[in-house]
Amino acid sequence: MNFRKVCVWLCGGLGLMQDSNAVRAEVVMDAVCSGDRCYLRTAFLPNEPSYAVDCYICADAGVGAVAYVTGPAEDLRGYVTHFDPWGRRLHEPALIDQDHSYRPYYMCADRSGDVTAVFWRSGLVNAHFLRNFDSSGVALCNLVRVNDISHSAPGNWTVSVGPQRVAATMIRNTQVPPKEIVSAVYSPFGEPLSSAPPFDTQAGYAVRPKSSITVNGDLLLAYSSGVSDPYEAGVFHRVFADASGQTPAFAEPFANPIDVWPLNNGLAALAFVNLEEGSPDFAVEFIRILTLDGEPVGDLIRLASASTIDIAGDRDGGVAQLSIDENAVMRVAVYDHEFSLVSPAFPIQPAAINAPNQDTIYIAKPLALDPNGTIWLAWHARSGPDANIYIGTLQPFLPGDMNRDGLVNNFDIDAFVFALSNLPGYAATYNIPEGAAVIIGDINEDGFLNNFDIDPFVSLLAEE
Ligand SMILES: [Ca+2]
Ligand SMILES: [Ca+2]
Repeated sequence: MNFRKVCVWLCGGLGLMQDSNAVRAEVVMDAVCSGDRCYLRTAFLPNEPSYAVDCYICADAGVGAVAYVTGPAEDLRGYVTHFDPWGRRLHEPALIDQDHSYRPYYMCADRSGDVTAVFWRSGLVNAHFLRNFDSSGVALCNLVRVNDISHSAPGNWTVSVGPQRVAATMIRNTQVPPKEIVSAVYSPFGEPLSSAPPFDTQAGYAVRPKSSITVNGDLLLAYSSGVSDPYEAGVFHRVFADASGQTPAFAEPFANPIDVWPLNNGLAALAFVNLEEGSPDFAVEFIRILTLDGEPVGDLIRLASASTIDIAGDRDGGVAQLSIDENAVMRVAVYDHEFSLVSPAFPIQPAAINAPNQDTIYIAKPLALDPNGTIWLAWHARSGPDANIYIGTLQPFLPGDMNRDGLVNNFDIDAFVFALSNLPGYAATYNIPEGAAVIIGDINEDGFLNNFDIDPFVSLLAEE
């Protein structure tokens, strides 16, 4: 069987997941293969139909967290919900502002381990608030009022969660200089750990901070900054490894950051767009590898696709890139820890439910990558009656890997026989939906898992 071809087959389950902890939503599964990689694709609707103002998705430890603002304009509310990759909701949506005192508005979120942090600007007062939750939707702290701020546009603040730390960062673009970056670091329980002194950008304008926390707790930060007039194209960005913000270390002239993240080999990765006028690589997107002192390492890595909508890297070095091609088709590309393309940019439309397209993905953070390889996508319709939030996951799998250990070998034989003889029992044992079991075990790609898959399965084992 040739898995190198790009293939799509539809045989998964479409149904209502009705068990007590499950989200009451349609869950659609199918599979997509590209290059050597096959993915189980799941799409589901995480909330009741409603108008969504903003939405952030983040993922770690096998769980995706969705933070969103929804409701009628006069009564917007912010929620956090956690899901498994099959669309099963782990708890009822948790209100971010339980007392509805400050009304979450635009927000951002991040997740590491079992901690999900949500950072938002209040719709009622000029202040920013932080609240952390566990995967059960239990708030780990009360509202933390991080900063009163006179001016801050959506996208001018970011939150990052790392080992025992949550960092909230804002850019203060006040009318009067200095234009400062303010970072405050808290424990997951909301206790202040350190309040970095404001970091002067030494520029007239700064936008789009992106941050991550390294394994040893340092804060990585990238942002764009206008060197003279706010509306001129001169931008640079910096990464600093010290939570005090005292060590601006790196500047890439005429660039605009997409995201920054730490790597587990002690380096940092910075994705950016080249905005140098007249450059042959104008508008081309790259990754720059840096030491935490800001020294460039190696050559620039050119991203496989242009027009990045979002990029997500994990500590193990995996990278997923969501982009849109010249035909307005959404694509996902996957890179390994050496930034080699392991899965050519494959189309994700039509997705199983209400396909995301140019008009539908416009939320603040539509892409997340769990270090276990699961790619999370979030989107919602722009307007009208279908303004729901949708969630999609792409889970890497190997056809024939029946015991789900990432390998296809003789240890899969017993599980294959189990699935053939008792599909519900197999699915329950491996904690996957029956439809997913069928996709993994349907070696001859006819849409069914049955005796006709035995010979192809044996052939697959013989190839290994
Ligand atoms: Ca296996
Ligand atoms: Ca089959």
